Amino acid sequence: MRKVAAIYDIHGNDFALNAVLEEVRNCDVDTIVVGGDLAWGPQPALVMERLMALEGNVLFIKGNADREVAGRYGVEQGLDEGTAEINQWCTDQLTKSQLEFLNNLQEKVTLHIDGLGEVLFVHGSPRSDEEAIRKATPEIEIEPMIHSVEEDIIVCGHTHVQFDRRIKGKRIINAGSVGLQSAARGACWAILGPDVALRETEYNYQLAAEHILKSGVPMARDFADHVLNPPTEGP
Ligand SMILES: [Mn+2]
Repeated sequence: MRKVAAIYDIHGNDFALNAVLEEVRNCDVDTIVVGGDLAWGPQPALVMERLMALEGNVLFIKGNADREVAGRYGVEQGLDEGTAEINQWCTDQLTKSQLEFLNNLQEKVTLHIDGLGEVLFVHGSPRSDEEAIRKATPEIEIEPMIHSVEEDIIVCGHTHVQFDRRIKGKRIINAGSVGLQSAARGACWAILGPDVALRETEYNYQLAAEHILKSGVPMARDFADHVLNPPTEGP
């Protein structure tokens, strides 16, 4: 494989997704890896329609939020009240086939990419879809998460901040978040092959915020504020 686009943590932001996909189309990639946490956010149905209609080589992996939306998780399953309210609203927006699509996603993908070698794509860490690898997570905490990984490169997401680190002989790349990014203004993603390029795509934040406010999502104001003034640190 020559060139792969990694787009992670879209989180129901259709404006950001659309802008990234337009840029991806101009980058001549062989494959898109959609790295999980697709729908949980203000525009779940639009995002699922757009993703499920993509043509060409597209691979999906499951994030914790995909598991939670597909299973209509609530506080009984350990979500906090706000997350649960948003989660169940998202479940209610999706069709049966969209929910089945989320439920059937695989947890990891390995691709051979020219110039890079074997690359493992996961959502959180190689051993859990909700374990965080952050820019500042100490190596001693990361080591047990990656010690059984055979691939030289690990691509992850979940923490919504891009990075490119080398730990214990492995290169770990966080693609960042397309729709709910922190420490960046635009929609974040990555291109792999033959090098690694961390990308940030501008889109119409004002228009996105206006549509988010009208979406009906619980805490719409918070989602709109996030788009207009992204936080400096991830969740
Ligand atoms: Mn996640």
